[in-house]
Amino acid sequence: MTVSLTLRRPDDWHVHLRDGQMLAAVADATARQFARAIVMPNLKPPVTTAAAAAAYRDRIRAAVSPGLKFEPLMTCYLVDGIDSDELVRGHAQGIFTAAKLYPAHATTNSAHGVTDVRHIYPALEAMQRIGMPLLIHGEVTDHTVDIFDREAVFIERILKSVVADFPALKIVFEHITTKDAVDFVRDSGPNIAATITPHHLAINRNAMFEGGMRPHFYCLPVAKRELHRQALRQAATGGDPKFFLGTDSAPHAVETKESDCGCAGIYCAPLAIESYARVFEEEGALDRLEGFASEHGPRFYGLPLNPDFITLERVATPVPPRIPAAGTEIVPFHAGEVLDWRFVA
Ligand code: OTD
Ligand code: ZN
Ligand code: ZN
Repeated sequence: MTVSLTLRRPDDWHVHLRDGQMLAAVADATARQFARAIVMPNLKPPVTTAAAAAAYRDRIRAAVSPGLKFEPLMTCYLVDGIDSDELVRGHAQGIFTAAKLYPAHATTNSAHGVTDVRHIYPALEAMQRIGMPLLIHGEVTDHTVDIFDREAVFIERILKSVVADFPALKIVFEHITTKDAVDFVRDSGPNIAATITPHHLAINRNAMFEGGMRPHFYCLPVAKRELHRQALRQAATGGDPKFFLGTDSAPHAVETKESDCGCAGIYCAPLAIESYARVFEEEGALDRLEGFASEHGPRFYGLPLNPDFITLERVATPVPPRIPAAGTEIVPFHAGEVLDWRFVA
């Protein structure tokens, strides 16, 4: 008899859906499993106005196959000196769910990001007032700081002062990768939460160097030591409502990953819930997957839980080595592996 698992339909609280042909290729992978997703604004050019976000939302809706019910939740890319009225208006119109802080040059397409957090203080003031969440890519960009330390140093140098200056601001510390971040979020007030990706639960930094350079395990923030992965697994599977699902699925064409300057990003959307299910099963916490995947996120964002349910079956599920997309191919996370769970509907 096949063992199955039924969960309230989950949401993805952090995803890169891209644009154009790539959007057309990847949209269904997210929309199949997730009812809603927080869509990252790091397009070229970045999404910095409500009009641009509304147009992007239309393109996403058009890219999703008819029959899939999916709600893209849009974010504003914060830039130095951004007009807080634009944020407030976009939020009031139901276009912006949240705004995203990229420190300039911290990750893919972040060149227009914030050079000093004080340059967005008026925006943070307004967001605190209206209850609009701030999503943070939490890494310093100081090249004298070791790349593996950039998240921990960000907490000390920047995040602590933002939290002190805006004590009621809702903050999601995105795609956390360290025990330092887990501890910080746990010890903060209820307005501070974090998303955790499938890949940071599954791999440590060794994966990038296993028998040679492995560009498909390279993403930002970069995977850390095993002790950090263990802390993330405890946080995700421990039932604490401050931690919830955010895949950070970030597709790149294979030739741009396998290059002399390979792009950062892991495409984990196609088997996202299966990947999380493996972690929760390994930790003996399958009964807590639903909270992490489907309840903690909406509660933090103040949105209703999804009314429908999904089913996973415990059957061997081979992951394709490559997925055709946009005239080329993408190597998905877990390529060539066999996962134990399969999303059915
Ligand atoms: N990290 N790649 C990308 C974004 C994320 O920092 C992130 O959220 C991307 O390609 O957009 C990545 O490695
Ligand atoms: Zn990021
Ligand atoms: Zn991301």
